[in-house]
Amino acid sequence: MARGKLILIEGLDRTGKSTQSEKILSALGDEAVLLKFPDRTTRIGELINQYLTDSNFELPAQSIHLLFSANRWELNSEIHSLLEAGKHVILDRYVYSGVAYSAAKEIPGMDISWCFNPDKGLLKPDLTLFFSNQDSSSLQDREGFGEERYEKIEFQKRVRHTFSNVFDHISDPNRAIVDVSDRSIEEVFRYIEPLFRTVINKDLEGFTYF
Ligand code: FDM
Ligand code: MG
Repeated sequence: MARGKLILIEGLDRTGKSTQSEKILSALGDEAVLLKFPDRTTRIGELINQYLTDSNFELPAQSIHLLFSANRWELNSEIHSLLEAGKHVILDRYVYSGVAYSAAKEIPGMDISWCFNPDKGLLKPDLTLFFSNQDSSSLQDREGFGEERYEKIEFQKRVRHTFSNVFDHISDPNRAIVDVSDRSIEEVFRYIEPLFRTVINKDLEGFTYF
């Protein structure tokens, strides 16, 4: 049986990642599963959720970084099994968010290379779509924005910049940028559908790893 494909939707906050991930899932039906990182339902995920939602719960930047990575590792073998069973796995955020949000804190010693290290060896997606918009100023208008720890305009601007450095650091020919500015949900989906369908129809053997 052909293995399933690993498709990653990455990007800045509020660019429609979750909406499009759901649309891909509906388009693929029961051939696919959708996983979201952080997965807040595990024990590690509960800690991450507490860190993101409770400003009184402090952790060193290094510790929370390693928890986000540990959260990916705890699902790695499940993702592997799903792919081997022929299921396509759609990920809503993964390694690139992990590196970009932590490195954007600009903590001495916690550079991109340091941040990437604990994720080395994780399954590498067959396709990564990076959702981007022109600027972060419209974020303020989005309902609910500002409730979680990283939802601050200044920080989001640094994350945007850091993502592009992360992409320079981690090479990947199977990565595409999707500019969602001024595009409706349907327009974005029409743009990405041929991209993920092409990857799904490929006959790939073996896996690649970060
Ligand atoms: N985030 C997400 C990280 O800082 N590191 C990670 O490894 C991942 C997967 O967590 F601000 C950040 C990105 C975002 C926050 O993500 C919660 P969602 O997608 O808004 O739940
Ligand atoms: Mg969020």
